Amino acid sequence: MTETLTGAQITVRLLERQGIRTLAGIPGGAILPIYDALGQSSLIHHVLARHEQGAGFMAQGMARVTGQPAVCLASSGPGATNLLTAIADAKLDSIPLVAITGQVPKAMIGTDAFQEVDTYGLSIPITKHNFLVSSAEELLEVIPRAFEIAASGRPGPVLVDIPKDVQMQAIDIAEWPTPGQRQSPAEADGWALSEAAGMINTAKRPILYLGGGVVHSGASGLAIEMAEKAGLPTVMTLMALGAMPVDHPLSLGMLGMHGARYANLALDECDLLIAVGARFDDRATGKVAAFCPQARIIHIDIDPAELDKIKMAHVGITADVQEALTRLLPAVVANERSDWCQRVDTLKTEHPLQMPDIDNPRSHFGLIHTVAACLDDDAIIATDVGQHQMWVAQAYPLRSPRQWLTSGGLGTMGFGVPAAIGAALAEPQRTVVCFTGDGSILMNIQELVTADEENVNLKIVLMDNATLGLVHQQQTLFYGQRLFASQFKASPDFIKVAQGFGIAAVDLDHAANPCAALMEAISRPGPCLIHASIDAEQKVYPMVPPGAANRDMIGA
Ligand SMILES: Cc1ncc(C[n+]2csc(CCOP(=O)(O)OP(=O)(O)O)c2C)c(N)n1
Repeated sequence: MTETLTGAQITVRLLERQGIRTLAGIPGGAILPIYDALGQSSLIHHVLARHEQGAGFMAQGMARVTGQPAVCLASSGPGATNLLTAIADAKLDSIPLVAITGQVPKAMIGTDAFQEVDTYGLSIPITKHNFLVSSAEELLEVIPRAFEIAASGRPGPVLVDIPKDVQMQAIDIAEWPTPGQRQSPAEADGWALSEAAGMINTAKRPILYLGGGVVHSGASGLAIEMAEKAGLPTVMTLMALGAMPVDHPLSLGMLGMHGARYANLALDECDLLIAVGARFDDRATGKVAAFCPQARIIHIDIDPAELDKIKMAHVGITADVQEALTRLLPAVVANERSDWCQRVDTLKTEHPLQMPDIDNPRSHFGLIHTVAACLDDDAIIATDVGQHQMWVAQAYPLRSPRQWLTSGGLGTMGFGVPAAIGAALAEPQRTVVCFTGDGSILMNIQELVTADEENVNLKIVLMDNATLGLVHQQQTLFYGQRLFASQFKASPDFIKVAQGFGIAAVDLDHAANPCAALMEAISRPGPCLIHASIDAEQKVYPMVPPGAANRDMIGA
């Protein structure tokens, strides 16, 4: 049956057909036709963010926990520019996002019309792909294709810019396109896989190095299976945390700048590095020339551009990690590799990750530890960016993939709260905890009212050191203790701020029994802010100084 629909109605129908049930955004003149059509949808729940960056991170939160592309909406001009940080963040962490923006009518493009910016041009370097749609017919091809591109291969953000006249153009539709789906990648090269298996089978001191790609491809179970079969001590990047439970006997936790010293020292001794869905990021490798100096390298990644980009691989395999590991597993010989595993255990004993004062809930590690004790493995853990992020990465017992939401590549302060709201919207039956800092939370504080409006099950743990802690740390250690612009002279009363936004709030500083107060706050449904003061002199240790080799970590 032929229907006559406008571009806006077509867009909404295509989103419904993609299975989108929740999206976040803010309306404005240039996207009002789409909002008008969205208001008629009985399937899609629209979350009204209070800043477009918040909407972008909410969509990211949904995409990070589900693995499916999520959608954010913004109007032209300032609406679109406000989205850009969240889009760039998604690009660096390979998160599938479809950002839809309104644009001024086609005839006005290039005239400096009201709220006109070149969204297409601005987004080129920070998207996987982008579209400026020129007709309502084109939407039938572009929207499914945007989802397909966002989800296929290495996931990433796609922007669709739709001029207002295209949204209002009515056309006849006889047939709907199939929703855009993730396309299966090309198969891994069999010869390279057997070379890799041979290298693993003959290695004496191999290490498995897992990156975010393992989580994205749903291959965490396979990675653990391979580690167990071949006796592979395993390190994870910040993005891969949760892929292998941190308390698994083969886990060395996080590598790199703030990883455990034993993890970096083991990498220094390894003779084979099996990099899977990882990109040799500088926070992971430290000084690249000194990274795994004795090792041959197998590198498996879905994005061929990552192979040999930072480190030359002896065997490079372009493949979906899940497919590659599935085929590699039977060719890998079972081997406990007890000598090497014992050596790694010795490194663990000799260079443990120090977590001072962990039994004191008023200390930074103690607070994280106590929060973890209030939760089970079903909890979703988000962070903002700073010292608190690294302490949580070091100390929280992450045990499952997609449990951990953090801005790794871009390191965007302000990520935490809206991403956690998105996660809570996508998985309403789970508890979401966002660890944040007093600097970061202010960068998207307005979304507290969205959390209230949506009544999400979100607990925000604010680790308040009255400083931009990570900056303070760098100035203390590397800039002759010249503290400048890193200490706040005025701080808001966060309890009143949260209450003003309609959120319950607890101040652990004044709790007679902080453990009981935490448990109470975490188990109460709905959003809550938990405030705790943290000593500003605390450092994230150990640490690889900028430009240094990972073996030359400083601090505890
Ligand atoms: C948007 C943005 N601006 C600036 C920075 C640089 N930066 C990194 S960490 C940090 C301080 C974070 O302070 P806070 O959120 O209070 O966390 P803390 O380090 O104190 O735990 C800054 C300014 C950043 N990462 N993101």
